[in-house]
Amino acid sequence: MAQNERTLVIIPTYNEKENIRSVIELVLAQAPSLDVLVVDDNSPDGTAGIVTEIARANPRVQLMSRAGKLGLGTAYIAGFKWGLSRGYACLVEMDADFSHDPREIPNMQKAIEHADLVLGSRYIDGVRVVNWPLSRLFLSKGASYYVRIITGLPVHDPTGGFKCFRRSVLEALDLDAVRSNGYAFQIEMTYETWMKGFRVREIPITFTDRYAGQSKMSGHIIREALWMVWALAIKHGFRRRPRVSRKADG
Ligand SMILES: Nc1nc2c(ncn2[C@@H]2O[C@H](COP(=O)(O)OP(=O)(O)OP(=O)(O)O)[C@@H](O)[C@H]2O)c(=O)[nH]1
Ligand SMILES: [Mg+2]
Repeated sequence: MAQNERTLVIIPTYNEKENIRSVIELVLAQAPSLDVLVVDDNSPDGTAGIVTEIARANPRVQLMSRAGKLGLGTAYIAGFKWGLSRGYACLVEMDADFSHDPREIPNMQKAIEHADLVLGSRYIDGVRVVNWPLSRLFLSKGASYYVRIITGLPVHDPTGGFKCFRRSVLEALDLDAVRSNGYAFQIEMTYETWMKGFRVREIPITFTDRYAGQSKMSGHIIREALWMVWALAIKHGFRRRPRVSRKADG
């Protein structure tokens, strides 16, 4: 298959040794058009060693090793640039901890045929989160109302991290200007995409809490999201819809 029809699934990792092998295997099994890039921040648990071993045996798997824990947002930006420079048509963001089910990827590939950014959404057609404490659900749902009220962004799940970008979107965004790293990163990317007039589409996914490994959720991530939403709204002069709408190429 020509490189320009391929999809890169970018998986950032920090201490995911229990999950990484099986998540990679399940991703690759979904479609022959998928490749995997793991962006590991020198995980102390040796995640990178496992990926190196898999990559040695399979050219569809690549590892980007960074020197230390630099955060989720910069891991994705590095992964996007890596994938763009190698000609991938679509780039998928996905967690390593099985919160995101790799079996949804073919649905995303189908949906992106008629969209520029596809969001895996927990909150359309009901609420689909498994094993989350109620406090986490309230936080997440609260965040989506907060984002919509302040920015007008018409999506149900703006903090979700399971998404698929067309390369034209990532080429149009100023990736070096993206500053946020946690939940705010997901909001910022989707908001800027929408503001540029791209077609953003949500598809239903079921989100399952991690069953292995440590959570990295923190108060810092929440505070970053709270102020970043205001920063985005101010940057765009509190405009509540895109100036232009554009058609995707292809
Ligand atoms: N490269 C890199 N990956 C990270 C970093 N922080 C988190 N990750 C990975 O990003 C994905 C999402 O992080 P999670 O810790 O699952 O965040 P979450 O889903 O909000 O919270 P929990 O599932 O409760 O832990 C996982 O694959 C993590 O291993 C980081 O600083 N660098
Ligand atoms: Mg998680």
